[in-house]
Amino acid sequence: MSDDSQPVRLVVLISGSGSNLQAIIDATRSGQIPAQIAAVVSNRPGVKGLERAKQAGIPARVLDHTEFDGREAFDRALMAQIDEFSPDLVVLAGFMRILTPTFANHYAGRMLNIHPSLLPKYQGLNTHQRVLDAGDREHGVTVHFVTAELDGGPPAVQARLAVRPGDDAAALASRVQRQEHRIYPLAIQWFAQGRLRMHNGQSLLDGEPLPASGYLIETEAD
Ligand code: NHR
Ligand code: GAR
Repeated sequence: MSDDSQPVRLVVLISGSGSNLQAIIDATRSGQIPAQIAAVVSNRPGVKGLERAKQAGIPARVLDHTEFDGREAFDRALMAQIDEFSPDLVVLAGFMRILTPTFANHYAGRMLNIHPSLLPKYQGLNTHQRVLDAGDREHGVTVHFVTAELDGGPPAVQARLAVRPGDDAAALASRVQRQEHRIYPLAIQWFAQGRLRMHNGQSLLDGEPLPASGYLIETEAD
């Protein structure tokens, strides 16, 4: 709950299938996350995540970035759309557009992203293939606060898993996604409970600085 005891409000931004959105929907319904999803916004029309939102009775909006003249114009419209729903937290869930510093600063300390790598390693795209190409033995996923620096904001929660012989990018993506669906609801739960916050560029849990990796979750061999 926020200070005035109104339910915590989330706006979730997506670009695609929305499996993380689904995990968050399920965790709000089960009561794990003490918050409500006020709206889902996609920058791509016709994606499965929009269908998931409709199925759950959540307002869904499309803001197609190809219809805007540049990033600044798109981001201004996106901010206006999001702020109509007065969110306490903006959740990037497979959202694939880089956001301008103006946008990132507007939501500083109240925007999370999930990135499929052990940040600070492998910022940007194609993380699973890059892990394989480098011969890494470990991979994973990180929930972090979003700042103007792409994938550079302070980590909140990180799950690690072993790379196995014979893994290809699809196999890694699938095991990483299973962990995503655990750690994103957990991070949002902590934020909604007022336990997780960003302060002076650091993630704090219960007022204590988290390690540079964020709260670490070692996973089973699943
Ligand atoms: N914006 C800021 N300012 N800071 C972050 O940390 C952000 C962000 C926007 C998105 C997600 C991120 C990821 O988890 C994210 C974090 C898209 C790209 C990208 O290159 C890179 C990183 C992330 C998301 N997007 C291309 C672009 O030109 C488009 C790619 C596509 O449409 O498929 O925006 O990895
Ligand atoms: C997730 O694996 C997420 O980590 C990744 O996209 C997938 C979205 O899946 N995010 C990025 O690569 C961000 N650049 P979903 O739409 O099923 O949640």
